[in-house]
Amino acid sequence: DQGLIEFKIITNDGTHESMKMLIDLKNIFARQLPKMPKEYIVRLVFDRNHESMCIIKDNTKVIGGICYRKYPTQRFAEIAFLAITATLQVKGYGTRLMNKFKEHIQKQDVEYLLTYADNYAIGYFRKQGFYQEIKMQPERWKGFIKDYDGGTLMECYVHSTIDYG
Ligand code: 1VU
Repeated sequence: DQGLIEFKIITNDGTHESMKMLIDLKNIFARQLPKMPKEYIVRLVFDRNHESMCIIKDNTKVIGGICYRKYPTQRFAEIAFLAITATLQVKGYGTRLMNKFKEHIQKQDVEYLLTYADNYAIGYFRKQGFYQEIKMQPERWKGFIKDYDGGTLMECYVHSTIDYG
């Protein structure tokens, strides 16, 4: 039983409620992605080009999320950070989050997801339909997202008609 779980898209819209949730999510990322510089996490989570999908348990508690950026002209989105709070990992929340995220992003006319996966997260991303083979033409995404060494670039095709929910 996973209790009451909700998924919310949060942006830095200046409201107190969004700010609180983004701070909680930033803290989960900082703890779960220790190799990422903290200032970099803060910058992207609060950047106005980025959005986050948070998992909220029992109405109040942020237990994880995805921070991403859409490139509407290129019809892809980059996942910058993804994490579930330590005590709740490997209980299926990460899978539910990715399914909700695909369901959401599908409606935004996004065709591909890209991410630089940490080596120990490659197994998780494979199970979510991500591949190391990049099908998008380089001119569509190169130069849009920052090169990042220490991660493995992975891609996921988002079908326009599959029900990911
Ligand atoms: O479905 P199955 O039971 O066969 O498999 C599960 C689970 O066993 C597997 N899995 C993994 N496999 C290999 N290596 C892993 N590190 C790993 N973690 C999970 O994947 C299937 C789904 O599991 P789940 O839905 O229970 O997954 P979680 O709720 O634990 O969420 C997965 C993440 C990776 C988000 C979570 O474990 C986490 O927060 N880990 C620490 C932070 C992290 O590694 N984040 C991703 C780094 S890459 C990045 O941020 C750039 C995008």
